[in-house]
Amino acid sequence: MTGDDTAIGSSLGSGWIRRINRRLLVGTSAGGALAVASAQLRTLAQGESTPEMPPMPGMDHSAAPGGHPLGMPTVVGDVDHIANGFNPSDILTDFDGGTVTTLANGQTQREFLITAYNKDIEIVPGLTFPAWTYNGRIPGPTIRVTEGDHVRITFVNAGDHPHSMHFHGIHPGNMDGVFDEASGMVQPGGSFTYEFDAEPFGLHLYHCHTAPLAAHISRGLYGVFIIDPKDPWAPVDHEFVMVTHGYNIDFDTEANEFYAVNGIPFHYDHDRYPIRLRVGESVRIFLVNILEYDAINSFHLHANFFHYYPTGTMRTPSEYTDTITQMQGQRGILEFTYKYPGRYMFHAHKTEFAELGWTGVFVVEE
Ligand SMILES: [Cu+2]
Repeated sequence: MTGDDTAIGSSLGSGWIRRINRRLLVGTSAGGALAVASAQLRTLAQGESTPEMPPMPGMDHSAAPGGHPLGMPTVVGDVDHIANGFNPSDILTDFDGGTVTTLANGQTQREFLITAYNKDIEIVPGLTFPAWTYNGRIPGPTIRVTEGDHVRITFVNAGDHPHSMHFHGIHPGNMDGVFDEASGMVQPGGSFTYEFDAEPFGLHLYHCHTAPLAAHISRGLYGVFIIDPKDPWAPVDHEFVMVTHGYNIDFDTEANEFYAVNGIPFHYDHDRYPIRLRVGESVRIFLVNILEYDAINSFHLHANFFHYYPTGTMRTPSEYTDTITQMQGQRGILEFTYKYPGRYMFHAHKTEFAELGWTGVFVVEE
C-alpha cells in the first residue's frame, strides 16, 4: 500500500457510503464513458419489464429502439484490448505448456519465463487501473503441465515492489515464494527460479505472496496452474479457464468497485463477447476464485446443471448443481452440456457482484 493509495481511499466516507458509492459509480455517470445504458437505467428505476430480445443470429442490437435489451447493467463502449495487451476472449483458451524438454532420467521438463511488472489496464471504458501483473495481463498466464512433470519457472521482478510466485501444490519450502530471497521472494530487479515436480493433479493457482498480501493480490498478481492427471481427463469440445476476481479502484481495502472474469468486467455479456457453443457440445470450465476483500464468490449457470469437481483432484464429481460458492483460493472443475439453443447467463449469484461486472452469457446454437 502506497501513500497515494491511502489518499484515494480516505477521500471516501464510511463503509456504508462506499458500498452505495460503488453502486452509484455505475449508475450516475450516464453521458460519460462509464454508464449504465440509459434504457436499462429506466427499466431498473421504473420496474418495467425488460424490453423484448431481438433475434439472436448476429447478436446485432443496433436496431433495438432506444437502447439496451439486457436484463443487467453494463457499460457503454469497449476497453482498448490492444493497448491492454490481452483479451479475455483469448484468455479462456490460452493454455501455456511451456518449453518442453526431456531430462536424462526420462522425465518431461516444462520451462516458463514469467515477468512481473506494473501496467495500467483499462478495466472499463475510460477507467484505467494501476495494475501489477504477471506478463502484462490479468490473470497471468495459465500454466498447464502434467502430473509428474518437472516444472521450472524463471521469475523476473521488473516491478517496483518485492514480489513472488507462490504456487499451490506440493513442493519444498524453499520453492514456496514467501519468506525471503532464499525461498523465492524477489526484490525489484531480481529473479528466482522455482523448480519442483508437479503434484497433485488438479486445478491450482499461483499468486504473489509478498506483504501486504491483500494489496499485492488485489493489484492483479495471480494466475491458474493446471496439473493434468497422467491418465488424462476425458476429451471435451471446449475447455475454458475462468478466473474470478475484483478491482478495488479506490484502494480502500474493503469492498471492490468492479468484479470480473479474466480481467475485464462485463466482457462476456451477450451484446459484447458472449461465449459461443453448440447444442450437445461438452464444456469443461477451470474455475478459480482469487477475489480479494469480499469473503465469498459464487458461480451460477442458467437453465442447466453441471458436475462439479472441487480442486479437480478427484475423478468423481462431488455435486450436480447449478450454483457453487468459492472462498478466495478455492477452485473447481465444472462440466456440462447445453440441451437447448438459446442465450444463457453465467454470473456470481451474489447478484451485486453480477451487476458490477461478474456476468457473462453463453450463446448456444443448433
Ligand atoms: Cu507482489
